[in-house]
Amino acid sequence: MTADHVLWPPRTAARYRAAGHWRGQTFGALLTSLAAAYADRTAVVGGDTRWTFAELDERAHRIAAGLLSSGLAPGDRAVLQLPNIPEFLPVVFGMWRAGVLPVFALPAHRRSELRHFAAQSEAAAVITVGEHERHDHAATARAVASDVESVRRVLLVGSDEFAGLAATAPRELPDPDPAGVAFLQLSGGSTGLSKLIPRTHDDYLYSVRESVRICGLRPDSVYLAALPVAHNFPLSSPGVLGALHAGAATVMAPRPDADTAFRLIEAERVTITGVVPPLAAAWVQAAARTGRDLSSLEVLLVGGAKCGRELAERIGPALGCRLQQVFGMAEGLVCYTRLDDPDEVVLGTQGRPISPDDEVRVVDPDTGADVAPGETGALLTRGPYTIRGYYRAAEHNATAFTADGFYRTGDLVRRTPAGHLEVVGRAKEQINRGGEKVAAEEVENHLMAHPGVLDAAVVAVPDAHLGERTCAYVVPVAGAAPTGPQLRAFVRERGVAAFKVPDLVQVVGEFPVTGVGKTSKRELRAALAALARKEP
Ligand code: OOB
Repeated sequence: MTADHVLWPPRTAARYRAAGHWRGQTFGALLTSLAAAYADRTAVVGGDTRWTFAELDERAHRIAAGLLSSGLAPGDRAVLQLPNIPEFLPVVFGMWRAGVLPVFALPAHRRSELRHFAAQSEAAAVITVGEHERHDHAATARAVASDVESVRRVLLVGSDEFAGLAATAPRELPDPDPAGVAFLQLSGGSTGLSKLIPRTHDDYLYSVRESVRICGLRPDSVYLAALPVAHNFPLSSPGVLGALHAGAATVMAPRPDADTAFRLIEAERVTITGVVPPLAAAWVQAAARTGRDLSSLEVLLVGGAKCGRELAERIGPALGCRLQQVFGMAEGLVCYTRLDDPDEVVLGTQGRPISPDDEVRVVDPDTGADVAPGETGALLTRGPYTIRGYYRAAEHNATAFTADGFYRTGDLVRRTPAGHLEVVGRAKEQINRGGEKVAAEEVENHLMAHPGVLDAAVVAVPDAHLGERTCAYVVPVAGAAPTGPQLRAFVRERGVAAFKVPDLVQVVGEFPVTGVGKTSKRELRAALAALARKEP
């Protein structure tokens, strides 16, 4: 344990090593061995770019050297915000080789979120692109640099300056500690802002290696990165890292819509990809009228949010592939249905954990006692690739983890006799907007910064397309009358990802109070949610 990270107790770590889960390999060393084994095979494709494993390896070496000569040092953190472009891979592996820890932001994140990631990690740099999808990322990155004192550099992939950095002569660098933290992922958040998730080379590579096996990736597989690659699902379940690990090619999709994805599936003979349920539904619909040849597609992973039975049943017939459900979290635990599971399991559950050493408990949320087999309860987990604590968050860790190191996922699940998990709900104050996670409290805080808002409660409302959308209930201060459009614009202008701007705003005179007249925010939200369900 250090002040920043809570890692596994030494005896537990020794057990994971002895079991062969943790192998003492870093990401940089992995790429070196992949480049030796698959030198001339295609590693990544995107736009007009097509790099072999040898080219990717060479670029990552140069970027590592370039980052270190540009003033970054091993152990530094850098907020990384890149869209799905081939450069993502050499930049990330370059950072890993240099020992610079990426903080994986999503392209949708804006100033207030990036500022928080940079401040929380005391990042030395922000690495992003100039403009992308009509957003000036360079300007946002510079604003973050002016907000956060630790940020010394803004590096723009695609700029002349970056091309110069990426042309630095490669040099021999010391391999970082494989048991050390390699990068920081973001939590979906429930209490306020996203927490940073420290993942080590050892633990993450174990989950990647096993995902490759479970998802059947081979050197002749082709993985389509449809979702934003910095997210844990397309990054490692099995994702672009799984594809690389298998010696397979990755195709970077600039956008996940059916037209773009189907064009790439046909052109590159894509065999496997992963999507969130609303996207799966859109692809199923589009498949009926597409002229594209999707016959190469073997496996569609669906996860990030619950894939309902009806949708699950339509995927195989519509897309001519096998459905694989995945229930994972950036904090660690990943469950998959297996490719040879019976249909009943594939269509009706979210799978079972990757590892025999993933420990799963289903408990009564109030008492913490294990529920009877087959009953619904809160999911707790610990294991060889599940964190023991968020980065620099001692106070939050005290409640997010049990004393003996189980992570409280906030998910409500049921475990079948065979050990498959069915996700049935959520106990955390989070809205799952088609796989994009919105922390109620974060949005409430933005709303409450408005001078006309006295109180705010953000709840999920069921939505046919996204599964859930956000509804903000707002009580105005006396004499003020903020409107829905004004409040939505206000939240957007505070610099947050578009998916966090409330879909619906209801201005109400007061929040309903509970029977005893006590204002419990928790009960308030439940009452509002019930109200919202009744209203169309
Ligand atoms: C993935 O990771 P995160 O960190 O964005 O979100 C994790 C949360 C889970 O705790 C759960 O609430 C929800 O997302 N979730 C699902 C689900 N997959 C994730 N809820 C119901 N059914 C599913 N299949 O979302 C993530 C990370 C790795 C692989 C896949 C997804």
